[in-house]
Amino acid sequence: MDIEIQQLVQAELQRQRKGIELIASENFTSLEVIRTMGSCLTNKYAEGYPGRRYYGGCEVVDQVEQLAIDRLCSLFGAEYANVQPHSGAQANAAVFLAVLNPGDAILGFDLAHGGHLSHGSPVNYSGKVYQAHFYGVEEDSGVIDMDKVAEKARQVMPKLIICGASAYSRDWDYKRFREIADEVGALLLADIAHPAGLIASRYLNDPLPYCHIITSTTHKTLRGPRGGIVMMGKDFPNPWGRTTKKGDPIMMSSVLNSGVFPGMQGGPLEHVIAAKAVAFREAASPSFIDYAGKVIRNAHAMAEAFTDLGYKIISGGTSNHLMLIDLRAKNPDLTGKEVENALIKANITINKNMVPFDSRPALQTSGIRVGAAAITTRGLNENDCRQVVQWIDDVIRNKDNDSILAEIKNKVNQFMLSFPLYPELE
Ligand code: DSN
Repeated sequence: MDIEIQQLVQAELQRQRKGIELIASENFTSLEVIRTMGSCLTNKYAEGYPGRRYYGGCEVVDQVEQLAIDRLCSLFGAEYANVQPHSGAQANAAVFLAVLNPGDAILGFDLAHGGHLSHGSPVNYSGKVYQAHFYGVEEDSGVIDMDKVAEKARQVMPKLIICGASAYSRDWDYKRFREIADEVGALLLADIAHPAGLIASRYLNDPLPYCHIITSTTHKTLRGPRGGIVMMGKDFPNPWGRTTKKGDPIMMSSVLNSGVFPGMQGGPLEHVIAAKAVAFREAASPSFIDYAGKVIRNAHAMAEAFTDLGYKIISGGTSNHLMLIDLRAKNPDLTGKEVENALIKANITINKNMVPFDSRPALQTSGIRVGAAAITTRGLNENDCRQVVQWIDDVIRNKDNDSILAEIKNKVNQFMLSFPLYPELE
């Protein structure tokens, strides 16, 4: 046994058990997902797709991958799915590679307003290879103004419009985005990494009827292993008139599959794909639908509690699992960085986050992002969530008093004992 690594794995398990996890992009998978990832499937090379591999001995992993594809299609009502992307960023990169040429214009949600690095940020490949343009939220409402998105699209004539975010607490008007995409001749991509589990459970708008392509991660609200996916509600012939040698139109499913492999990746991680299949089955269960409803109610309870304590939630509240809090309304001198650091001392984990029109840089920030997906998996209810918000406020008010922070930490640790995490791993 590798004692050094096992001790660190145990230390991380203890950290996860005793703390309050509020990072909006994290969750706790089932033990079955974890065990499936730790299986012998990790040994198998399987470049290609089920039935069309570049290696022998793929008869078992072919069945694993096909099951994952079928379960994902059934979960979202999709006609096409690719379960190979190693991450959400790689799923996006594969789609960009498949449908764009270097230098093409793209239009995404501004990272500084809650968007994602891989949607055209200048520090990411997507902003270096493509000509990136952005829409954002309104300063007064904190909400996207769709007329302004349309105006921007007409100005920059993007080849691809991207909707989806990392820190936006409102639902998306996919129908209107599609009208705008059609008007300017763009393809429409929805990156649903954050709300995927809430969309699968039908609590939020469904992008599949409107967006040409959908990407996601599998480990946030969807509660699976770390990884990415690509889907289409309906397959369609490529819009550039490309044909096969026989003269048939090449379908987008082929274009996207080629974007993932061999375009962006080599061998797929079949152990992770198997764990994705487990998670897709779980996400189709009544208990997951119940879970997703609780996530939304818990997030709502937290947003209300923060507001009652004088904090400003961007857009005035939340319709999903997360909220972005502008700390300046409470105290103009507070930074996200110092709040994140003080909360860590009380074993409460959030992340500092820029707020729209932030006056501070990304490593300081004036905001924090808080999500309810992981604590809901632990079993916290709305009352518990209000208590959590009270502790966050206690920490912020006493951020420089280490003995009070230690007292709060003890209360947090005691409290979390009531919500066992992986008791089988004792
Ligand atoms: N970094 C992830 C998040 O925290 O939202 C998105 O990839």
